[in-house]
Amino acid sequence: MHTSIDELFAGLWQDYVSITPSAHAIHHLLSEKTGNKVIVNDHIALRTFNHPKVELGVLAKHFETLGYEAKGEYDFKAKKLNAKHFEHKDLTKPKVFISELKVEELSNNAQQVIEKIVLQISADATSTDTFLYSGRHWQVSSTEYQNLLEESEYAAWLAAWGFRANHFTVSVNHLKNVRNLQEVNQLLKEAGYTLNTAGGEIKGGRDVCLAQSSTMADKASVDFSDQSLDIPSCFYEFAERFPLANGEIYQGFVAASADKIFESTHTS
Ligand code: OOG
Ligand code: NI
Repeated sequence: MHTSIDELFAGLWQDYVSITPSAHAIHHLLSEKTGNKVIVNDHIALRTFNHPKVELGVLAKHFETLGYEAKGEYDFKAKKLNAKHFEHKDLTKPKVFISELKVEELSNNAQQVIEKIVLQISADATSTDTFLYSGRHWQVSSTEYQNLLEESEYAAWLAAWGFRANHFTVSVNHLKNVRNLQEVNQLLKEAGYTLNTAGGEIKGGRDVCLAQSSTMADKASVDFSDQSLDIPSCFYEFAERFPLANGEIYQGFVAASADKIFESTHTS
């Protein structure tokens, strides 16, 4: 169990960079190029199945224990996902975006694979917050992975990687010596990183009070039950927030942009 929010995020970060070396490198690059000693996180995102054992609420409970509250709700019909975001009163703590796959909307074959996966998670596995970055609790074959991939990239990613932050997000607002998200993107492209261009390099903007960009996920090796494969792991996101009419900085998410951010784990 973690006694503090910072400890929990430190655990999530360690696990995340272990399979996302580009995030670690970009973190250093931004510090070096902009002179920011501390990089503030806007949010992280977690993925799960809507099965009662591991549904969104089961993950959320660990953040609620630490003082987080549910705020926005989002629906992604085509991707068969629900999502919620959580905020802490202390807005320097990262927001948390949790999505869940509506398993009953997939084919019978996919449902069976997911049922088999969830059955292998022990009943007490979710009780401590280290569960949030405990990875995979099951065996899955590369064929099962490929079959899921044809139907739902999200299902396949989750089957391969399990529970962990699928991205951290740099708060561009908190970056000193950087004017806007375009400048961050420029730095990244000059350094040779590939950005997710689905829906444009920058998703959203001042009009929706949130502009976002992200790298395409790194590739890392996964040991399936029959063989190892290099597949997309996690990505890094960059967010710039703008004030609402009342002058307060918008803290929510934008479903149309999120829909494209999910695709950062696609094979480019
Ligand atoms: C979450 C994608 C949505 C955002 O900032 O809009 C998101 C995911 O890929 O799991 O993080
Ligand atoms: Ni995000």
